[in-house]
Amino acid sequence: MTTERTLVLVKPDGVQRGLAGEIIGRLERTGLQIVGMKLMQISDKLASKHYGEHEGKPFYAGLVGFITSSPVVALALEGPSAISTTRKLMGATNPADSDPGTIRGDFGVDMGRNLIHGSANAEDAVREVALFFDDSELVAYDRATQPWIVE
Ligand code: DAT
Ligand code: MG
Repeated sequence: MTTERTLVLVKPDGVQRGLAGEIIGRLERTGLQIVGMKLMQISDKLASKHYGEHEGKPFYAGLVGFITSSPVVALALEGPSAISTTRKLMGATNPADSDPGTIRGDFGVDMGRNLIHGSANAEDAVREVALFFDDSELVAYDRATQPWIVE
């Protein structure tokens, strides 16, 4: 278990449907620590950087159109195995394949409206956190509960 940071986006469908609190709550309750959080409108430029790996794919235009269509909540979460823990709670990319109990499985039915982004691996996480947050927006702080969360 190594301490990691990961980038989470509550996508426009999650914010529009009033599910931001529910989604953030599920992540927060694991014990992962919120070290950055903001409501923001993603620009075309930021979207193309964030989704650069998908450029040229048939769903790319729809993906960028969707993520820029309305505000998102961006979070930087920190903790042991933050990347894989977040991905597990998210569920499979296609909500139709996501298990019950996961965010996508419980709240989604369509691949193009899958509610949440989470960094896929350590390299992406470092890049994506830096893409969405300035250093000054990432807050280091102690939690009194920390010894009850991590041994
Ligand atoms: P994930 O969001 O689980 O990391 P990804 O990085 O492969 O998945 O893709 C990014 C987003 O693009 C995904 O959340 C939904 C969309 N997407 C991926 N594959 C798709 C496909 N085959 N058809 C339509 N949309 C797709
Ligand atoms: Mg991905």
